[in-house]
Amino acid sequence: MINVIGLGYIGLPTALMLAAHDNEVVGTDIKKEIVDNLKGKKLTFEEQGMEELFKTALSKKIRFETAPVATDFYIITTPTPYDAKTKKIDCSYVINALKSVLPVALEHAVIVVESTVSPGSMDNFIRPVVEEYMSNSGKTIHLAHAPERIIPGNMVHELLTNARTIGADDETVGEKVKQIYTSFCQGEISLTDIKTAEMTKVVENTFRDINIAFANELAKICREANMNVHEVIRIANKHPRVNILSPGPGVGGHCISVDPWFLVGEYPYLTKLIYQARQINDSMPEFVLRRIGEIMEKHDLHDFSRVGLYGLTYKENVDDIRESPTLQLLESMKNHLATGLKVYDPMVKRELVQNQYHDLDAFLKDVDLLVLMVGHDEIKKNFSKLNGKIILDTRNIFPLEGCYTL
Ligand code: SAJ
Repeated sequence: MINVIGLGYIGLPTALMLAAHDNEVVGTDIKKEIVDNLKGKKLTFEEQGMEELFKTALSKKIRFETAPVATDFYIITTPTPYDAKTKKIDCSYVINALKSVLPVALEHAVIVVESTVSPGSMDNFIRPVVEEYMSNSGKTIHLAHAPERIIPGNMVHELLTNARTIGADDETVGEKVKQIYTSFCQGEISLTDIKTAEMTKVVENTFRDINIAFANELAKICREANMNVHEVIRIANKHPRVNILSPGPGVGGHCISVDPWFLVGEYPYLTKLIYQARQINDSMPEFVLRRIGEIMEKHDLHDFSRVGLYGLTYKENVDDIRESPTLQLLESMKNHLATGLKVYDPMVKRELVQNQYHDLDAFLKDVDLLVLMVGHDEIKKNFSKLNGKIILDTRNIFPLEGCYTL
């Protein structure tokens, strides 16, 4: 039986996928509300393909609890935030999960940490907790690290098909973990040591952050040169060895905007490029704000309450608002006199910010300048409603001529 600890964005799909592939699974979360919802057959967040996966899992062997259960295989998928000041990782959620698991874990149990951690965290923070427990209890427990790789918006598909990395202290443990993941994962599984697994994960997200930063820097250069950055990138990408990502209003989410800081925090004297990339991506919401100002001036618009931001989530078709560029933009506005911007996002039902709308038509009626911050499918299906609006498209999604770009 497999006990998945932490039923968030990664833990829940993983638990459901394991159950759907005939593993007996217990999903544990300390938040009673999450467990109650799942017990009541209600999903706790929206994600493509999750409803069907949930149904399949429920027809097999899965149950939900607020505490860990006795077994020999655990997967920890709790968050690993970073300290905004020191840029160092905060492993406390993983450690608390570990401490709750150890007393009930069976002899020779394997505990897999899937949460992203900075290189060295397993040895520096996590292993000592296990070792202390082992010396006090006389039990033997094995650690492994199998960082998740799935992309929000396509998690279910990627869980099935992505290649994975498993870091373990020895081959026997590695093979045991591999066997469990092979029950659903069709991708290649690389076995390595724990520290290499930690490093590869952080490197993958840092690679993407740097590539996006390059695109964002190009957007700034092209703005200065009065050129269309998307046209430049489209043509440059025709070269067989060039693949520039897309500029945008900033980099959000809990992964790409966070993981590079783990490297900067650990190796500040060696991470100049990584640090600069983070700075560039973090500067984009302010860049959008400046762009809004320029466009307003051009159209003799003076009232910020006639400006609407479409999209609050960190990217399209997800309901996750963590580190969202729109929220960053609103935060940076606190330092300006301008206020009253209107905001709407079809994926965000709860009241999150001031002047937030919950109906597209009502929102559009109240704005003259529309800033497309997120490319949800909803707006793509409703472009015809934008007739007559001034549009700033930060995502290069608007198909017609005449809109402003970054
Ligand atoms: N973005 C751009 N331009 C692009 C691509 C993305 O501005 O060309 C922005 C997005 O709008 C978003 C942010 O970057 O605000 C991050 O979005 P994303 O779709 O690139 O990635 P995440 O954060 O949703 O998921 C990433 C993935 N990592 C990589 O692609 C290397 C995913 O595979 C990881 O599992 C996930 O991080 C994680 O959990 O670490």
